[in-house]
Amino acid sequence: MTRPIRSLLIANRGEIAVRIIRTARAMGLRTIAVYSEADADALHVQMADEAYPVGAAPARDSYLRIDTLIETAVRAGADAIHPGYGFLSENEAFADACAKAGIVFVGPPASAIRAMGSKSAAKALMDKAGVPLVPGYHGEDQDPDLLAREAERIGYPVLIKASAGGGGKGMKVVRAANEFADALASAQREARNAFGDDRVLVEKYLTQPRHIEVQVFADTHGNCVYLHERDCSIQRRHQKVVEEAPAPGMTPERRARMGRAAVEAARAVGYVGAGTVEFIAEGDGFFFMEMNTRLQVEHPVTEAITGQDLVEWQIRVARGETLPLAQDDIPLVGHAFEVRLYAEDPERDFLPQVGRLDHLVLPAGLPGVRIDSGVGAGDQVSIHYDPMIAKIITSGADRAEAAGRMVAALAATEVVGLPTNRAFLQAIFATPAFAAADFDTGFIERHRAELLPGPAAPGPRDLALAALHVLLDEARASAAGADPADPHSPWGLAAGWRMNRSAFVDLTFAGAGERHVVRAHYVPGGFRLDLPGGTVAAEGTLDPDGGLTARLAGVRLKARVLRSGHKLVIFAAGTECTLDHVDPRFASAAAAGGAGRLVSPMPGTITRVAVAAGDAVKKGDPLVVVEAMKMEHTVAAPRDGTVKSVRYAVGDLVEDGAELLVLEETE
Ligand code: MV4
Repeated sequence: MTRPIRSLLIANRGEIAVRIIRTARAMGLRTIAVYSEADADALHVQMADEAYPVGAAPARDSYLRIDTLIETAVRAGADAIHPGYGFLSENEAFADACAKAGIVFVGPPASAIRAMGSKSAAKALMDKAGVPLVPGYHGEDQDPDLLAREAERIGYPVLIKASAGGGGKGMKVVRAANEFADALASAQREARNAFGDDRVLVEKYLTQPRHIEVQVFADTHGNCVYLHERDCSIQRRHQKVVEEAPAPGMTPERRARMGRAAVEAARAVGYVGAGTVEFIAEGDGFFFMEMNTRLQVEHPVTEAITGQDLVEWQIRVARGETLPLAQDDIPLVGHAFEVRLYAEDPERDFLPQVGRLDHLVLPAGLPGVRIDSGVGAGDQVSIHYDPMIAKIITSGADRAEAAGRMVAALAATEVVGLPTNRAFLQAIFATPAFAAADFDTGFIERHRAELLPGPAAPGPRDLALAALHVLLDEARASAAGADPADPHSPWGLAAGWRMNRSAFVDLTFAGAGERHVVRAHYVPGGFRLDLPGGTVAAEGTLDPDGGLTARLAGVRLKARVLRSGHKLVIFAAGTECTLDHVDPRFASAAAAGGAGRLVSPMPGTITRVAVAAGDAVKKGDPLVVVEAMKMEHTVAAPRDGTVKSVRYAVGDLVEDGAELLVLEETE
């Protein structure tokens, strides 16, 4: 029996919505997006054939509104709804509501979601189905003395977990019998607070496990297969950071045993569609943890090694088709990694960051690199949702090749405006233990010092590039202000040479708590820079997008320098360095209340430029109008003066703090 699915509503946002739209479109489906007030201009909305508003920015008022989503699907004539992951993807009420409205839910039956929802009930079910479990107790009887006796029988150390839990909430390690009673009381308290249910289970505590999960797929005809495994051991506070497939060290025999166990787990709950069976593995053993009844964030690594499109499989299964491949025909070729690029500050305990992505370059187009992202430059990372910027997926013939490609991809990633975990991800790939696949779920904690080295002092190359950028930018600005009647005037030359100009200039930069002065000598065709390590010849050319082709002491390199107000972000050879340009002219002018540079008060669009270079202006005259979020802001002359240069034209986008024009004080 097949059901036609010609249109699909995607009840999600961000990169997964974008990813689902791509496949649905390739399959010829009409794609219907939904969006909250915060996402009116989001990428998934732009990409879909149609997009419907579903409420306010908080997810509970939009992406979690079952009634609104079903109404929207009916109104749009959607045959099916794909929930993506997160939000309503594992909500049985949503699956039921779809069925009631006659809409296909692209996911498992509500009964399978329910069966796997309670961790202890799921374990009991798995035990019956012969799926291996960590030695432990997951019975109904919660008598503290009985639990203590069970702990003794299992053997210390043991782990107490919330029965209703998952994700590590309410977990307590107990090392010896005399700690058991206190740990139990504490675990029960946490479980009650987190889940409204204080029941617990007790397990043998594995001290150095790996997290290995198996991708399974079932159709409505009784077929069920596994698409091999992923290793997701590199986690932080139960948040996955790096995932890979296949799991390092996996033998074909063990893969087949784990795969068969995962298929048994899925069959035991009447599973249909894409699911993931999570195991923890230590030594020769592997033990069922839980089953995620949805497509997972890290599914792209499985797609990379199998060459399959899992969203296409989901839609085929939802239509009632049989699985595209039989078990023995599922390829396993090469190796793949995924990292999650987050707007977060590793230096401040990975605090999520919100704000505008002023500049974003993701390494699309490199060989073996896939980017899944739902945002672009200029977008806001909102407090309302997960601050993931992108998933970077690399693949190669073997683990080393895939890792090398990830190193290159991370080096080519540029984010300005928000701190990210990019350097932290680079540090993981630079760790010898990671390269040797010598890790378990404690990897990040154990290597904390190596992975979080703190802000590094800028090196001579960073200072040289910063200085070169400032000097070339200045030359460009004065060239732009050159007399149009005399375009060949030497005043317009974009090089360093100036008539009547002092032979050198001192540029001051601040970074990592220190000040550095670079003395730049003007020489024909470029500069000589006095840097901490010595003097180097420097020359270069600057593109409008910040691209800087430099030659430093004869070495040619491509860098990018982005300026936001006084801040310079320098990307070169895979490193990133932020410096403050301390401009003494500006500082003294501002202090004296004199003329100075006029900056945009917010990111926005230039809607009016009232003056041109050379114009005399009076204090209070409107100079430039910037618009953002339907608000206009007029930048007015702070005093009488002459406009020296105007940096932007109507229609240009400007960043917060961007220098709009330079005003010279009237003598
Ligand atoms: C364990 C364990 C060691 N022994 N169970 C953490 C979340 C939950 N889903 C299962 N978890 C663990 N269960 C026993 N008997 C260690 C963990 C664990 C972990 C598991 C997978 C991935 C990362 C982890 C990080 C810390 C602890």
